[in-house]
Amino acid sequence: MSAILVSQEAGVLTVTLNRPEKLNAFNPEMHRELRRALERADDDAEVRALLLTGAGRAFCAGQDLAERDVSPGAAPIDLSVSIGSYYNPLARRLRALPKPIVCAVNGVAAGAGANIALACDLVLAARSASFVQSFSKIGLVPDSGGTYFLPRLVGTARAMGLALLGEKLSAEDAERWGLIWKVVDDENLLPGATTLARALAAGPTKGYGLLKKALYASPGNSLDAQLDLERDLQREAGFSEDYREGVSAFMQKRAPRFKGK
Ligand code: LHQ
Repeated sequence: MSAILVSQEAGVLTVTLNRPEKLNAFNPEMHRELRRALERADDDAEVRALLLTGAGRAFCAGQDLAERDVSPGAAPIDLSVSIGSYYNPLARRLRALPKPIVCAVNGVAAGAGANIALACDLVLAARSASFVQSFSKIGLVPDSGGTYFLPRLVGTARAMGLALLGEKLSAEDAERWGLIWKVVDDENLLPGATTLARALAAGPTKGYGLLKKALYASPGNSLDAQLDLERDLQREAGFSEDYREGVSAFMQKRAPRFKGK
């Protein structure tokens, strides 16, 4: 059985984490398959949006803790190896993908599983889902971008509470706190996320890629640098076919037909 399921329809590449009996915890196989799927999403011009979700009752429980022997007497494990080989490249790849990523959090998202969801562009969560920075419960530091995303999304006070206490945050609180885009009723999660991803896949893909770049560069930039970046990216967007189409469609009072170019 594959560690992920991949399907493509209407411009959307849907990737489902598929180790439901392990709450979709990451193992090396899942990381490798996910990397290939993200490369495909990047390379294939037919793919204009990505939808990430999980099979079964969880979204992802983070690293599969059963993969490592940490019993007394076992050799110490250098965790920076798996962070450097798998988790950091995954967070970077999600952020850098020049196409929109919708994450449908169908159940608990814990540890790296929570932070990989936060690396996506639009996070929808089922009402029964939750987010847990479980790292501190096992003596670790939030990884996969957690210490970057959390304070920026919810402020340092709430980020610190989540990281230190490792308690479950309900999907409704996550929405109220601004950690995610929206909560939806459980039965509407996948239909809603699919509709959203398809709408994005029919949009001006190039412009979306550029706006991701602008927004994600913002926290590290001064206003001056950000204004310069906006100018440069707008220049690029203005040369796109979709910009011409968008303006023509507006003037002609019709729906635009974007090609993603
Ligand atoms: C699991 C796991 C799991 C294995 C549930 N592994 N079996 C990066 C680099 C290198 C090293 C370390 O880490 C990282 C990044 C990380 O992600 S560190 C954080 C790792 N994840 C966690 O610490 C989360 C551990 N899991 C939990 O806290 C709970 O299971 C959650 C909150 C996810 C769900 O709670 P419940 O809904 O109450 O389910 P449960 O606890 O009963 O779990 C169900 C089963 O899944 C159970 O197995 P069993 O055989 O008893 O049915 C768990 O042992 C197993 N499971 N997470 N990460």
